[in-house]
Amino acid sequence: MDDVVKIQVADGTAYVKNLLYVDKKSNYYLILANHTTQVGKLFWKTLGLSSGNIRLSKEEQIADALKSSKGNVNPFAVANDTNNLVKNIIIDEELTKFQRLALHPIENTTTIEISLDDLQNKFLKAINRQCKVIQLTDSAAKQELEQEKDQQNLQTLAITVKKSDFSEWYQQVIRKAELIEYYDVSGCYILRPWAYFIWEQIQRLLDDLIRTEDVENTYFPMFLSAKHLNTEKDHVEGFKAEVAWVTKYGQSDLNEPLAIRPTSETIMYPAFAKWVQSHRDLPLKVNQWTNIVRWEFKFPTPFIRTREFLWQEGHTAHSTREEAVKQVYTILDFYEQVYGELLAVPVIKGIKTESEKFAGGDFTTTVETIIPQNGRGLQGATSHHLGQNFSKMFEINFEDDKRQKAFAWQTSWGFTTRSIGAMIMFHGDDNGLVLPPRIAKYQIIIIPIIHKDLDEKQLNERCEQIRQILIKQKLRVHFDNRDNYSPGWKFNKWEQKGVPIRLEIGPGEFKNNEVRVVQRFDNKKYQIKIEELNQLNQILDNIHYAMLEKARNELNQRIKQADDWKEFMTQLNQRNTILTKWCQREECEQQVKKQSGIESKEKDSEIGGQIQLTGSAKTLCMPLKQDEIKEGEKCFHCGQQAKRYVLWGRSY
Ligand code: 87F
Repeated sequence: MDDVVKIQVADGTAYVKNLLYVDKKSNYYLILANHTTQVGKLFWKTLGLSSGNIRLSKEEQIADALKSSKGNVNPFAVANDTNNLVKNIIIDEELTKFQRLALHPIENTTTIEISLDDLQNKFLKAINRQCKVIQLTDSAAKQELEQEKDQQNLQTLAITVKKSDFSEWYQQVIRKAELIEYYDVSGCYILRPWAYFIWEQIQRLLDDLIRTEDVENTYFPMFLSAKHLNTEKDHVEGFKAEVAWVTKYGQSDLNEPLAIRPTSETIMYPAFAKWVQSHRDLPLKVNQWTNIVRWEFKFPTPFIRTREFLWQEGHTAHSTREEAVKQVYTILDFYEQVYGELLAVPVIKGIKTESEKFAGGDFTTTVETIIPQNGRGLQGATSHHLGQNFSKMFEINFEDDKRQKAFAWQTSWGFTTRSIGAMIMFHGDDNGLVLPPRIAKYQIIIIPIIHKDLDEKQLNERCEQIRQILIKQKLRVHFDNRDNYSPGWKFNKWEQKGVPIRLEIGPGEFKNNEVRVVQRFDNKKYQIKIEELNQLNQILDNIHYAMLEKARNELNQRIKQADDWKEFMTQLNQRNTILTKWCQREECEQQVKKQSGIESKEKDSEIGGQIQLTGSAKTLCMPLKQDEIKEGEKCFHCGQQAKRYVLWGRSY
């Protein structure tokens, strides 16, 4: 069917098939293609046409347009097209690679050779026609169309707001970095692999740390009966509204509704009572990694405040108070370590005030952080000393070495997926997520820069070699060798996903046995030799500490001191937290909370955004590290004798 002339031609000569197409409006298109070219359908799109409307011409149509016949279609016949029916003369780009084209001018029994240049600039010019040189194969057209789509994607892909538009920015970052997918139950979110990997890294480190304290992992059921839940009425009272219940199975009502664990004290401690008989059964230390459900009514924010979240909860029982207290602080140090060493988030260790502590316990220690962008305090994790409150209620008692009955001293502590939210808020920038290296699923992304002077296969082999070298160094590395995305698109994508280091390999790097290193967090760019790739571990470590240092400076800038109410409110309204001397009286604390709410310029300012926050300041913690307060030094608010420094702030 193709008008191919089966004759021998010299090297450098292409033999050409001539194809005349026609659309529904009787516009004709003449295609000159190399005989080996698979003429596809997609290239019509690049001419703004649809292949569905286009057919090969029939005998009468060929006669009509070119005054020629089947088997005799050729560009010279266009001279006969006096009515300008041929709209386009399309030359296969392949033909530009040959010196001469073999064509049959009158009939397919004779052949002439002509250069493409002569055809274009002598013949076609003479009859006042032009032609278009395009790629005719589907794969070529596909690439071109993909690249067009790429460009469009680049637009829609980019984060459309700056970090200063914080709520909107946060929502965009978590979606575009592929951390979160939305779900149709309010307050519940899908953690995508990019986010879940971070949680796995947290689990790994924290699990290793608590094992050094002989804590054992367990699993307790997620349901609890109303009777169970109410064993310890006081501590539950304030949380009651948040407990979710299962009341049905199939179409029937359950005899007794079951609560879904919001925390597991009342699930675990009846078992503790059975397991603890003598002082030899102590200490008892268990932990579980689970989900929990708290039906919050405040506005949900992915990671930060969700109705279901993941955590670990640790529970220990000891024979002495000192031992339990020591446990509380050891765990608090572990929490600080996870934040600092893994998430590169600085925290302040402290003790909660009486009104902010866990009501069921004796005292609550906490790691608090401050989100630099808005100066909001964020409780990072808590470690409680429960005293003997629960052991008395659940009868967790033992015979001490003098055969006296004694109640156990307990601790409980929890670390949640909220920590991931803090990390995103600290490190993300206008271009998206910035991951500290130790939690990044890919620490390094390799991107080849395809170039016409560079053999693609060789380039890919080089990239693969580099990947192998890095894998041997236990680095988490990915080679993005997709050929349907441009390097620019890839840069963008991996930048948004926060990959700490990008390695680019283009013609220059290839030739010089180098790679170009681009650091995500400070955009630093430099070349390193392939033999120096073993430096990357150190470079990633340096990045981690540089990120932590930067974050710590930003946090410190959000802590101001105030000696009186006026200074306090000024600092609060400038989005700072405030460290003050304080009398440590609950009444004074409540007054500050109330009054700061009334006088607050920020009140409800972020309602309508995604993150709803109030304007009043509360106590975040009394930092463990603080100066001593001397006799005569006064509380900043009420003027009574101060006892401790306390950190105040608006909070999440
Ligand atoms: C919500 C509903 C019911 C917090 C709740 O911090 C009960 C509770 O007891 C509740 N929200 N809490 C306090 C949890 C205390 C404690 N539990 C072990 C922790 C760490 C892990």
